[in-house]
Amino acid sequence: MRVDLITIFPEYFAPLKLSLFGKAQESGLVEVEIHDLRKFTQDKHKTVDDAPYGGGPGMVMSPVVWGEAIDSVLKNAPGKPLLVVPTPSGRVFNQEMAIKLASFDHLVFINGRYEGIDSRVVEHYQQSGEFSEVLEISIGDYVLAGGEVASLVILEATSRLINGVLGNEDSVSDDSFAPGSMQNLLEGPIFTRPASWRGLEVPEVLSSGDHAKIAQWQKDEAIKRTSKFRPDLKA
Ligand code: 6GU
Repeated sequence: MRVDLITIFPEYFAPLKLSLFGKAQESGLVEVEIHDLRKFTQDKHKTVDDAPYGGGPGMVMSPVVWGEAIDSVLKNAPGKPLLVVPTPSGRVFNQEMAIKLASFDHLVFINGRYEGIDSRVVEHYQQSGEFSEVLEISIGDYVLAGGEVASLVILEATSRLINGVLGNEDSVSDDSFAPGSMQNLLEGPIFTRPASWRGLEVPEVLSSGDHAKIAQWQKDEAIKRTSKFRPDLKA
């Protein structure tokens, strides 16, 4: 998979060099390019924003600058990428969307700051046909200062689903939220040695060797945890 990220803060993406995603880049499974939006400005002050039409607080990012930056990424794209637009006004990200994103060969993330990007940018690339799809994605009901952290979240959830990135392919199908695993239940508690730690014991059933009984216990615990924290998930 190829990933292009456009941002005014390229340093925000330093964590992509680490851990699974770093290894996926070294092994060639993922190829990442980070583009500095300010390189596509025309003026001496490298301006990327302007006052909002209609008034109100804050600044809006210029469609002119974004258009130049996105066209430049498209110029080097072999096919039709997916355009990801992180925004608190988008569709809320979930595991199903991560699975969909992982099926694309090329993702382009445009990271807005301030009050956001002029809405004609999304409209234009929805109409131009240069992207296979344009997805406006929120990572939850709270407001971040910009799209960069959201892009990292979306990328981490997506890249670990690419074959070969995770290492242990079993852990994907066992995930909380993974379709067809524990059907929308949160994962229950997990333990390792020692059997006794600070007066807390590992539940005896887990050392019983009775695999059916263990599976039933794990499912019961998952149901308990789901009712407590995510009653909305109860099927
Ligand atoms: Cl994707 N961006 C910003 N700025 N805030 C958010 C968000 C995205 N998702 C939730 N809050």
